[in-house]
Order: sequence, then structure tokens, then C-alpha cells
Amino acid sequence: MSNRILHKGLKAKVMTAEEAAAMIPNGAILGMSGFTGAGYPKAVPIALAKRAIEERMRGKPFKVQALTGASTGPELDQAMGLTEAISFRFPYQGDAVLREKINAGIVEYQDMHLSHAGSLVRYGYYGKMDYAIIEVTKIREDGSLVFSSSVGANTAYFDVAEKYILEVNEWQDERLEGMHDVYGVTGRHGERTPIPIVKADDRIGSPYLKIDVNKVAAVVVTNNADRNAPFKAPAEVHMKIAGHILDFFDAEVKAGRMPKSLLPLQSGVGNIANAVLVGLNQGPFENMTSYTEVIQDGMLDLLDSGKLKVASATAFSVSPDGQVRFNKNIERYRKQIILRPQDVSNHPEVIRRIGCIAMNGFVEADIYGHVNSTHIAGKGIENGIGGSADFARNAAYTIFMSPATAKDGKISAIVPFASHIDHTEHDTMGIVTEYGFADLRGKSPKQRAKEIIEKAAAPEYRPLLWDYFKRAYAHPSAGRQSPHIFEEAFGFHTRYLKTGDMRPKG
Ligand code: 0RQ
Repeated sequence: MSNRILHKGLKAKVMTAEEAAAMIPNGAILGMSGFTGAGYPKAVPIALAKRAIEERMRGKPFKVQALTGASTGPELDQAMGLTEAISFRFPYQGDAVLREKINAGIVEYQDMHLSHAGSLVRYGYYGKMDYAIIEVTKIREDGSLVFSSSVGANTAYFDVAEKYILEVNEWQDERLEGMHDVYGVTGRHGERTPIPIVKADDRIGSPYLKIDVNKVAAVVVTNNADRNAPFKAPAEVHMKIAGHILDFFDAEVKAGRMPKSLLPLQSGVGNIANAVLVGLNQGPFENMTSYTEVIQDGMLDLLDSGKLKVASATAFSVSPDGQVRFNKNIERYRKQIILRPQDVSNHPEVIRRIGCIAMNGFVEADIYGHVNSTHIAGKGIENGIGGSADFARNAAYTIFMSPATAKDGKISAIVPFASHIDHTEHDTMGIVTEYGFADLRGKSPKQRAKEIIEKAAAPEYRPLLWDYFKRAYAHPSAGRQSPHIFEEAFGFHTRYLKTGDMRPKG
């Protein structure tokens, strides 16, 4: 028996993952923990995936609706995707197998701002939630819970679910206890009160979540690692992008608009974001803070060097090496890291008040500054909007970053018209590629077009973009604010789909 279950009544609820999964009916609505491959349930989802196969062999359907915090790991999205056990997925995912099922029309997917997830679920838009399936590190004597490596949407799912299944994961370090700051954004609109965070390191809640233990239907003990993907060393292109961002910070500090400690950093996941953090660790800025959603290896480096004082987030996304380092220094990190529910970590109110610097990746941006973070033309959705718009719309500085081309130069990340728009021209302040930092502040659409084409677009695409812009400006039915020629606005995309290259032959 696990020594992580201290509540007597809940000890009696321990069963296998298969027994717990057997309680879940076809068509159930499940709220599961998990955010960026951290803190997701690992045994019951596998058992549900197996059950889908068994039921199908008996000629019966078995599919559930899977709501989570954000992306999870192979035991959940991949296993349940492969066996087509998911009918509907919300609010973010990043698994290759499930992506294929979504883009093939087999799984319905609602991509949503992560700060909104809890509130939307509480309003009942997804139906009556049958089970919350939540990974925890420990169940205390009084039945209160110590969450694991993410908090995500757990509090909302506990609030609305009829019954709970708890996965107690002994792989998670027990010393995570004390790192969480559980605070509920509850109540209907009009009844809510301000979230009292004025600095990234303010703690406003409890390290534990008290639950109604009578609702616990099952406790499953696991010992499984989070999905800790290794980081590639930043490539030259990533380091160049990071360099442009650091130069921009430098200039803002010199202009007296940013303090030397910068403003609270929000950094997306991936290699570019990590390269920026590596650059910050070598740069001149001290006493920085971070108010973000995910803590990656680069953040640990900054905490280790003392350049970063605090990191507030909702989840970890560290490499296997980062995990070892984290567990080794966990006593110190507990004083520096705060894990909050995603409706607090990503809350527009807090992001606007404290004035974050939002830095996120993009798929494509158009000449007027609209940004597509999610859809690849001709292929469908890549991951999802995640928390990017929670931060981008509300931060003091909003920066989007990407290599200027993809697929060996055949695709330009700067296009005449984005084929899908997640962030509008009104929210984007900086578009950064290896070629430079297009500073869009204080510029009209036409002025932005000049800046983006000249600073951010790859040189081989600049003449094509200028040609389009100039002809659109001269077009009799285009208007002169944000000129477009509708028949040609997606010309780069249609050429790519036809020839495999956005550049015309010859
Ligand atoms: O494809 O893997 O087949 O080579 O897209 O692109 O350059 O490796 O960049 O991993 O940082 O992802 C926007 C998707 C960038 C990510 C996005 C192809 C490219 C490659 C991945 P391959 P890269 P990244 C915090 C904030 C939304 C969520 C967000 C993302 C693959 O940053 O999901 O911001 N953002 N969350 O080749 C065709 C293009 C392309 C393209 C790239 N224009 N056309 N393919 N690719 N651009 C995190 C959370 O909220 C949890």
C-alpha cells in the first residue's frame, strides 16, 4: 500500500486502473489533469484505450470526451488517439497521433484560450462532467490533495465533476508539497472579485485542495514519469532570434521604458523560447521575474544563476536532465517556484496589471501583422492557441518569433495574408525572425508592411512580398488601409499546395 495515501477512507478505495476504467460509461465526459506533458493521469487513460478496443471487439462503441488543462503525454492523447477512444477534445493538445485524427475529422477538437477553460466548463457548456481523473502527489490525512507537476484546470474539474478518480503517482517528488498556490476563480460574471496578485511572487491561495472525499470513486497508485522530452541545443537560427530580442530589451531599458530587471517574462515552449532564456542567462539583466504558464529548462538555469528571482506558472515542461536537476534542488526551487491554476497563471487581469513580456512562437504572420499560431495550410491544425493569446492580448510587450522560412526555404513564415488568424494586428508588437526584429509599435498597416517585409521576411521572399503589396495598393477595389487583392491574397499558399514551394519556378 502506498504511503502517499494518508486518508483512511480513501485507502479503501484503492483499485487497479482497469477496475477504475470499467466504471466509466461510453459517452462519458471526463475532466483530466495535465499541462504540457506534466501531471496528467497515466494509468486510467491507458486502461480506457484498451477498453475501447475490447468494447469494439464486442461490437459496442466506446468513446469519451476528454477535457484537460493543455497537452498531456503518450499514455493519454497518443494511446486514446490510436484506439479512437476520444470523440471530443478540449482545450489544447500537441500529440502527433491525435493531431492526425483531428485533421482527418475523426476527433472533434475545440481549441481554446487556456485561461477560459475552467470558466467555460463551470458554465456547463460541455455538459455534465461524469469524472474528474486527476494525478496527485499525495492524499493528506484530511483528504486534501497535493497536486503533482501541473495544476492546470484541476480545480474547475473537481468543482463540476460528479465523481473523482485520483491517480497517486509515486514517481512525482513528495517535496512538491508547498509549491502549489491553489486559488479558485469561481462565481458567475458579475460576482467575481479581483485576483489579488500584484507581483509575480504573490501567493494568494493554499498549497492544498480540499475535496469532498465522498465523491472519490477510485484511487489508483502509479509510478510513471511525466513526458519529459529532451531539448535540442539551440541552433544558430534560434540564437539569432534570441539575439534580436535581447537587443530590443537592451534598447527599451536604455529608453527608460523597461526596468533593468525587465518585466515579468512569459515564454512559450520550444527551442526558440529556450534559446531566449539561454541568452538572458548570459545577458546583463538581473533580478528578473517570470509570470508564465510553463517552466522549462532555461528557467531553471536562470533560477540557478540567481538572475531570475521567481517563476510563477501552472506546469513544468523540463527535459529528463532538467528533471534530475529539479529533484536535486527542489528545496531551493520550492522558495522560487509557484504553481497556480491556469485560470490564474493565464488570467488577463493579472497579465495586464503586472505588465508581462509575452514571447511566443508563430506559424505564419502576414504583412500587416496578423499572426497564425495554429494552422498549417493544407494540413490542418498543428497544436492550438494555448496560452499565447491570454498573454499576447494583455501583456505590456507582445513578441512573436519564428524562423523566417520552413521546409528548407520552400515556405515563408511571412505571407501576404495569414491563412488563419489567432492574433490580430492590434496585439502584435514585434515579429522576430533570424533576419531581424520588426517593431510594429506606433505604425499603421502600410508602415507595418514595410517594417515586416524589410526586417523579418527572408531576403528571397522580400521581392515577392513587395510586389504583392505594391499591386494591392494600386488595385482599384482594394482600399488603401490594409490593401489586399482577394484573388491573390493566398497566392503563396496555393502555389505551395500546387508545386511544393511558395516561390514561383524560375
Ligand atoms: O514541422 O516538425 O515537421 O519539422 O511546424 O515548427 O519551427 O519546430 O517551431 O516547435 O516552436 O512550433 C507555432 C507550432 C511553433 C508553436 C508553433 C512546421 C515546422 C515544424 C514546428 P516539422 P518549429 P516550434 C505556450 C504558448 C501555439 C501555442 C503557444 C505553437 C513544425 O509555438 O504550438 O504559443 N504555438 N503556446 O517545419 C508549414 C509554416 C510552418 C510550418 C512551421 N508556415 N508552414 N509548416 N512549420 N511553420 C505553450 C502552451 O500554451 C502550452
